[in-house]
Amino acid sequence: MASIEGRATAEASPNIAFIKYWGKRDEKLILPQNSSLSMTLSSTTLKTTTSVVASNKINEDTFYINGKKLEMSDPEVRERLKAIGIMRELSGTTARVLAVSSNNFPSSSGLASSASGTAALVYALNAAFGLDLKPKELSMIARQGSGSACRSMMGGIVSWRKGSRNDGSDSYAVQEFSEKYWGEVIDLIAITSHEKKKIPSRAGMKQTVETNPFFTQRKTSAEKRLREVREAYRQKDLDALASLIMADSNEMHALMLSTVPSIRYLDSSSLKIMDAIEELNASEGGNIAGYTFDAGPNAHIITLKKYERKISSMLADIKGLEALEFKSSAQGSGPKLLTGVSLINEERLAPA
Ligand code: 2P0
Repeated sequence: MASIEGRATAEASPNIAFIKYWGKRDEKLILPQNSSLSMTLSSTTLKTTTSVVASNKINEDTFYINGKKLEMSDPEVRERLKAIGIMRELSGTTARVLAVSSNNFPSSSGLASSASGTAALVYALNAAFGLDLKPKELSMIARQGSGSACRSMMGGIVSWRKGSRNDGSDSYAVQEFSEKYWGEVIDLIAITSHEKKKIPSRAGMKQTVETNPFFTQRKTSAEKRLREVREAYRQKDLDALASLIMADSNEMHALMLSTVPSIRYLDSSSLKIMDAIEELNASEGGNIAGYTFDAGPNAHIITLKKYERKISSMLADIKGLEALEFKSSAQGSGPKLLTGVSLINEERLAPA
């Protein structure tokens, strides 16, 4: 087999789902039960930067994240880093990989995302292995490390088509709208807690699919709502968009609640934020913002840039929410390669 010596550094951002992915039909290939749709966040606010070296001089795959070496013998780590093996095979080489990764947000912020990490890794490996794969193909590789990561492979508004084939060849991400189409849309993140989530998403999804009596209904409602979100976005109809986003978040969290045993990610601050956003929308005579929550209590408030101040000061004035931390993110443009930058100390081939 050919030997290789490739280097690259890439950055990628997390995404926030408007239509949620919660449940797999294939756990190995990571194929979802329903299609989902998200907005890729801006690297100015949240990003993972990953440098990789692919070389036959390296003895074993090694991955450092925020200065910590991952334990490759851990089956979960190996699952998450599946992309390395997939891309090595595609390259037709036996090169091993050294990867060094860092987030521009603290991992204790509750925003740590396997999506940005996996997307940055896959994007960097594509260059280091000289593969030249297109975003659609990269999204299918990223998907196998972490489902939501496939949606971080493109900028703007991105859907993950669930596909129907057993081999996953029709389950990939598609850019629905460029980040420029409706650039005023932002994600105002209100951080309510720094605690690590109680139930990992992967286990929570499995529990939901296996025990939830309402799951069959979710599969059809998510597809229908996705089409409605796409149409609301196309028309730049904030009132309809916000309403659909809240409905989908609530449907997913209701599903979690009715799983056996019950899964709950929202906390009392999350509920206060939901009340406050609904009251604000009512007082405006139409929705100007929609909340959405992932597998955690932090609120993502989808709104327009011009409403950001009004919303953050309104929330900070609420009793019990004075300590909220805010992060505001515009839409991102997707992963990119960085030239002349590396997190790896090239001379020693060790993390810098
Ligand atoms: C989403 N979440 O659509 C949903 C909403 C959390 C709540 O995708 O098992 O890390 O690696 O495929 O992608 C989080 O789950 O799970 C997630 P795996 P992932 O964004």
